[in-house]
Amino acid sequence: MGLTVTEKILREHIIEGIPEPGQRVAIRIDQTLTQDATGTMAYLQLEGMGIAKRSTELSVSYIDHNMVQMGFENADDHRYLQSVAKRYGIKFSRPGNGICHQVHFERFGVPGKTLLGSDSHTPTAGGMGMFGMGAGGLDVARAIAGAPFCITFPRITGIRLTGKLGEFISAKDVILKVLSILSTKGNVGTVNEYFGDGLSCLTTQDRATITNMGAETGATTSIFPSDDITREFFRAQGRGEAWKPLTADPDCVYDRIIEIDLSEIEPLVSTPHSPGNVTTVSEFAGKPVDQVCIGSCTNSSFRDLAMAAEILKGRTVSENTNLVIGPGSRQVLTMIADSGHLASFIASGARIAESTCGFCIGNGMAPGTDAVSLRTINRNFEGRSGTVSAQVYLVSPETAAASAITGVFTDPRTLGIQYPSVPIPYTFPADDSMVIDEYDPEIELIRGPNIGPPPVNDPLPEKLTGIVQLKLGDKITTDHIMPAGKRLIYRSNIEKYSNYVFEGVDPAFPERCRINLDTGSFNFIVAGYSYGQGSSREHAAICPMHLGVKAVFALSFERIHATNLINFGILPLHFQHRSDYDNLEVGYELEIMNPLEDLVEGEPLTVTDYNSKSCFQVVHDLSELDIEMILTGGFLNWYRQ
Ligand code: MIC
Ligand code: SF4
Repeated sequence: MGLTVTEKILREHIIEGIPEPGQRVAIRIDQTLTQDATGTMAYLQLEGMGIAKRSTELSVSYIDHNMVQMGFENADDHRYLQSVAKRYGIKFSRPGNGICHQVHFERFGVPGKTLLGSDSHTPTAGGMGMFGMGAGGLDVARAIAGAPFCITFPRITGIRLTGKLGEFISAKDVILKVLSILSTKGNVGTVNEYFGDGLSCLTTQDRATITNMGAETGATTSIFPSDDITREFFRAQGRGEAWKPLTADPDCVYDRIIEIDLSEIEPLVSTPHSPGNVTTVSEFAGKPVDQVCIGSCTNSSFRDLAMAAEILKGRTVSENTNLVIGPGSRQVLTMIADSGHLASFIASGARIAESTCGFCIGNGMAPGTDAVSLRTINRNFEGRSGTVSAQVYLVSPETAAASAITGVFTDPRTLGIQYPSVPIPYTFPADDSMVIDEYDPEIELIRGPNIGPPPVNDPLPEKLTGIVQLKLGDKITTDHIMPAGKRLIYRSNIEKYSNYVFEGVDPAFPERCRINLDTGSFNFIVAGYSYGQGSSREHAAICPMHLGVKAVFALSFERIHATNLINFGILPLHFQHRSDYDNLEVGYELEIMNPLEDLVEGEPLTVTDYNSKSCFQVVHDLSELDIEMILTGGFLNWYRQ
C-alpha cells in the first residue's frame, strides 16, 4: 500500500512507537522556531536543562509579536532573547525582519523535514511539504535540547482540490471553505493533507495561507506535496539546493476524503467570533465597515499585498473606513516597495504598519466601540482585537481591499474593475543580514527586571480538594484564558500576568483563586468541548497553575493546550457523561479521591461533589510519562529528579 506525504515524513522521523492512527509516537525534530511572546519562557526553561548547544539541525528565535515597546519590557525581552540565542547557537531574527512563519517559510523551511514551533501557526510550513507543528515553549525547549516530540499518529483527512479558482477568489477563500466543512472542533489527532489537480493553480505561498489557517481546524498540521511549483519557489528564493520532491503515492489511503471544486468557491467570510462561522461575503453586501486590516502570517505574502495594492491603485479608502497594511516580512516589504505597490497603498490613504504580528494579536489598531473590522488574519476570537465589543470578520485580501474602497462589505467581483494581473518577480530579494547566526557558550545573558524565573509547581497532593472557580461553555480559546494585546508585556513575568487570567470572561477569577488557595484548598475549572483552542501560549497553563488550579474538567481538550496543562502539572480530565458537566456549578467543592493511586493504576478518577453529596467518574488519556510528570508537579520537577 502506498503512503501519504504525512506518512512518509513521519515514518522517516519516528524514534519510538507504531505508525498507526491513534498510537503515541515519538518523532525526531529537525528544526524549531520560537517567537518573542512564547520564547522567553521557552529559553528560561531551556537554561534549566543544562545543555551546551542546540541539538537540532536549525533553530530560529524570531522577534515579531511584542514590538509595541510602550515601556522597557519588550526591548528587555528582546535583549535576553538575543543573548540566549547566541549561547545555544540559535539563529536570531531581529525585530523588523518579519513574522516568524513568513520568514521561516521564505528562508529556512525544507520539504520533508519536521519543524516544532512555540506558536500554533507553525503548520504554515506545510505549504512547502514540511511537517510543522505548534507546541508549548517547554516542548520546543526540549526539542532544542534533542528530545523527540510525542504526538498521536494522525488520522489523515485527504482534501482533494479540483478545478480552478475564479477571478478575485484566492487561497483564503479555500481555507474558509475547508473550515466550513471541518469546523473548529472534532479534528484533534488528524492531519489535513491536500492533493488533486486543483493544486496547480495554487502558488507555494497560497498553499501556506491554507496550511496556516488549517490550525483553526484543531488538526495537528496541514500539508501539501512538494512539487514543481514548490521547486520554483525555492529557486526564486535562491535556495534551489534545499528543495526536494515529496508527493503521496498514487495508491495511498486517506482515512477520510473531502472533495472541493475550486471553481465553485465564492468570496467567503468568517463571522464573529469564530473562524469556523463561515458564510459568503455577498450575504453581508452593503454592511458598513469601520476598519480593514490586511496582513498577518496568513495573508501578507508579496502576491497578497500586490493584489490588494492593484485593487486599491488610483482609488482612495472610504472616508468611513481605516485601512492598515502589515507586510509579513522585510522581504515582502522590500518587494512591494521595489514594485511600486507600496506607493499605491500610500496614495490610497492606507496606514502602513511594521512587519510584525501587530493588529493580529491586538497590539495596536484596536477598533472602536462596536466597530466592524474586516481582517485577513486567521482568528476573530472575542476581544482579541483589543476591543471586546468589536465585530471582527475574516476575509481574503481581495475582499478586504474592495471593502476598504467602498466602506461596506463588498464581494470584490462586484467592484466593476478588471481582475488585476499580479506578476510574481522571477527572483525574490534573499537577504539574511537581519538574522544573527553566532554561538558563544560563555556569553552573559541579559535579564531585565521584567524577566522572572520559570515557574514550578508542587507535586500533586495526596488529598486533592478544591473549589470550582469557573464554569465555561464550548470552544474556550487560550485568548479567553490568557489575553494578549496590552497584557503581552507580562509574558516573561508570571506573577503579574496571572492577574489577568480569564480577564475578559470573569475578571474576579484570579482574586477568588488566590483567596481560596490561602485557605489550603485548590482550584478547579469546568469547561465544555474543545477547551484550549487557538494559540499555543503555555501561559494559559502556567498562570492558572500559579493560581493553584490543579485540574480542568472538560468535555474535550485541544491538543496543544492539553499537553501544556500536563507539562505544568495540571490534570486534564474528561467528563464521561454530559450530565456530570451539567450538574456542576461555580463554588462547588469537589474532591478527587485517591488521585495518586488511581493515576498510577490507570483507573478512572472518582470525584466527590460535596454539594450534591454524589460521585462521578472522569477519565484521561495520560501516558505513563505524563502521569509521572503530573505526580512530580510538571516537567521541570520531573526533569530535575
Ligand atoms: C496567536 O496567533 O494567537 C499567537 C499570538 O501567535 C499565539 C502565540 C502566543 O500566544 O504567543 C499562537 O498562535 O500560538
Ligand atoms: Fe502573529 Fe497573528 Fe500569526 Fe499569531 S496568527 S503568529 S499573532 S500574525
